[in-house]
Amino acid sequence: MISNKHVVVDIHTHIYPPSYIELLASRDQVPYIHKPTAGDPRLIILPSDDDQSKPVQNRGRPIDASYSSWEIKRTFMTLHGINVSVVSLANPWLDFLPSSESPKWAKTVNDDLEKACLEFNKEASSSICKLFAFGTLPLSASADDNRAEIIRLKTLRHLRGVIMGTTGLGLGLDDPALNPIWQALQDTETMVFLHPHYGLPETAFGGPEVVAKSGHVLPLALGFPLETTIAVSRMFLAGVFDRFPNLKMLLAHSGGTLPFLAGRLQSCVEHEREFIANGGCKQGPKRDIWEILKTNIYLDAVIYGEPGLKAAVDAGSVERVIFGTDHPFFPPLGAESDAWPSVGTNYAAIPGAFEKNEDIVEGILGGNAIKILGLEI
Ligand code: 5CU
Repeated sequence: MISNKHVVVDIHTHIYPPSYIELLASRDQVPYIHKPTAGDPRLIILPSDDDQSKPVQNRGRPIDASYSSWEIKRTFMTLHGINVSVVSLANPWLDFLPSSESPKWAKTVNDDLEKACLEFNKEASSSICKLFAFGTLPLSASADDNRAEIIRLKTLRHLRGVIMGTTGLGLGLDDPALNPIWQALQDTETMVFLHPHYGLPETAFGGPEVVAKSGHVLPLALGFPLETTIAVSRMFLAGVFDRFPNLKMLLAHSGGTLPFLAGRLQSCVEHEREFIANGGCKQGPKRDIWEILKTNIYLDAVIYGEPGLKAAVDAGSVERVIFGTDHPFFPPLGAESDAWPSVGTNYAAIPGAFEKNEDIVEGILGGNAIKILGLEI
């Protein structure tokens, strides 16, 4: 067990509640779970997972109880010195459901999360091991259905925001049809945890054969962060942050590459002749990306290295970056009971990058999350 002198909050930690596992297991199209007669079921969720050249029992990757068990979440937290976890449904959320089904599933999953937090926290010991959650939205349904669920989530004691993918209603996060949903999220001061799932088309990496040679490396290491970067850049260019200046967004994986590319993005805007501000006739973004990074955007610290973490803090601010693990993804490939190297790398980057500043370390590890999300511990 890792012992910490600070309160540690894990803001990026997922679960597939049992009801959702059953939903995936009832399907045979991506996303789905294949249950073979012997051995672990297979999780086939990423676009690149469903490799038709392989038998279905070899597609995707094995999925065990760590994806759905609350007791395993508690063991993981204890092993890694985590006091509080803000859990979220893992990708691809409810994106694939028809509009007739997503409101019912959003309610089921969100109620499951609230109930699990209540039960889990009853057993919290003096060493504090508490749960809160980000809920999910029925994005394939109407704006009214989404607004209703956003408002209902405020009545669930342990819910602290919503997790969302980058496709929105299917056309991306710059789709004007999302305006009523952004409005509801802003009005209710609901944090949006923006998380990738779809990556980039395989052609961006040289085609399916190139991708297949290195399994999940290209889609996860590059596809995920670029997907997030593109989604937020499109929101910025479409003026979403101008129309909703109080929208709060927590970006997964330290914002993809946004902290690193923000200067280039802003400079391109300032040199775009088509924009009204530069003599053209199209409306460009009114607020600049640096201001948005410091007022609307929060970043997790799931970046596995000091340069990325420093970029997140430099682009945003020390009060807006928050520790995370990505559990149950990136498990050790060896012995089960050892501390996870992926978690150790994220932990080590924090004192590594901000060695001399205890306040910064304390904030990123937990203090920032406690303030930003109003976590009672
Ligand atoms: O390893 C993966 O596929 C993933 C994933 O799907 N979602 C996530 O949050 N992290 C890693």
